[in-house]
Amino acid sequence: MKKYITGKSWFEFLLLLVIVMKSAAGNTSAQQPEVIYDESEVAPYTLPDALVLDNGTPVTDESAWWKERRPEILSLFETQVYGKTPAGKRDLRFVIASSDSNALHGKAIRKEITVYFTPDMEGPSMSLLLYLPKKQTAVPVMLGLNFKGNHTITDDPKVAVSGSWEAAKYKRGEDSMSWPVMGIIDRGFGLATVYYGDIDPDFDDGFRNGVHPLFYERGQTKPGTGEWGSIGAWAWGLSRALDYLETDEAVDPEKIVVLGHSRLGKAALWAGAQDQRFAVVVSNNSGCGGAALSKRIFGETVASINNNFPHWFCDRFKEYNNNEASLPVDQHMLIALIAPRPVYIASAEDDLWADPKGEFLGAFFADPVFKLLGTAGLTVTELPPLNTPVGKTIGYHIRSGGHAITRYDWDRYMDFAEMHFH
Ligand code: GTR
Repeated sequence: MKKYITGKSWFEFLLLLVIVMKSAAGNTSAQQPEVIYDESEVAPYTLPDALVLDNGTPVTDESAWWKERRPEILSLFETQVYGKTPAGKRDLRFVIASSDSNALHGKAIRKEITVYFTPDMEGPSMSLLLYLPKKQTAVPVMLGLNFKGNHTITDDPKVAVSGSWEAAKYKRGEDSMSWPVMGIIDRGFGLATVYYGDIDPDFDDGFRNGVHPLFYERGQTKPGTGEWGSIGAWAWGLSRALDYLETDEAVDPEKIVVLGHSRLGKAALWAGAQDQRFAVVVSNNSGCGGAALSKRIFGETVASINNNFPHWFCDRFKEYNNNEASLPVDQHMLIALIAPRPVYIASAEDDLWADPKGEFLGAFFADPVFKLLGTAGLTVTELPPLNTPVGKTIGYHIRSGGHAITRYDWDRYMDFAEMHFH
């Protein structure tokens, strides 16, 4: 005989459902602790010392840094955090897709360069948009990836719209507030940018699109547990942009500043750490997995970043979800890998998700390495007041306002680069 749910049992059934749903919700919050935004709730933590080898031996001279500790730290970031970037030089092809010596009201040269990653010019490619101040040689260049397509950084109607991923859905010039192109040219810098979706679209597709498949061994369908994720791929793309810039006669290849905002700031730091040709590295509000210390567990955590963006880091990084204490590195060591080259870390007051204080401490705990290598380093020991840039070889500021890259930020980065280039 069939059983029917009576009016009363319907009520009981619904009640039961509510209880089950509530307890499921309770469980979720038990697994995902509340986000910490209050300094008084930060539990004590221990950071690995950038100047002590894994076997406990202190690093006291430059040679031990270069020969032992630096390779050790680099390898930890490769195997535990971002994943290893495939080795080997690519046989790239650069095709000038467009060129205009009268761009930006006659002030600049604009070029679009298609960078093919294979000699047969099949498969993925990226379009590098380059503006250079006219009548200038040995131009220093600010290089960074953009979020929405090259056509969104400027109103310039001649910039092509990328066919990759989501670029076509964004309006021309819609991100121009983040890219003061004319201000950059007026200060004598060039600007180079690439749409990050050209290198690897930013969603978890099991690494079927983007550049990862170019490197698969026979039968391989996705990167191994210790191989690169999307941040690794974006960082690799920055180095390929630099490969082109080295060939451009107007550019000074020794004055390339690699910079990025947020997830692209994480990529800029990782690019600068791996590729020592970058002269200056800039991280704008890069937060968790960027300049901010993971072990503080303030704002975004390793578990939340891995759950929301499972494709950004290597698979092994997930072993540190809710387990930051066992990480053999923290992000100060990523900044240390850039030493003795200048690096600028910037935070924003209201950007608590990115942990401004944790970003400052990333710089602070990297400082001993910069000092060991004979530079002036950070020069301060406390978080500076708002809108007050500090530091020499490590620059830092915390700007008022929220998560963004603004004209104020760009001006500080160009001040910093000028100070080091002149
Ligand atoms: C957030 C992410 C951050 C940051 C940011 C961004 O959703 O949690 O780590 O990278 O995106 O890229 O704007």
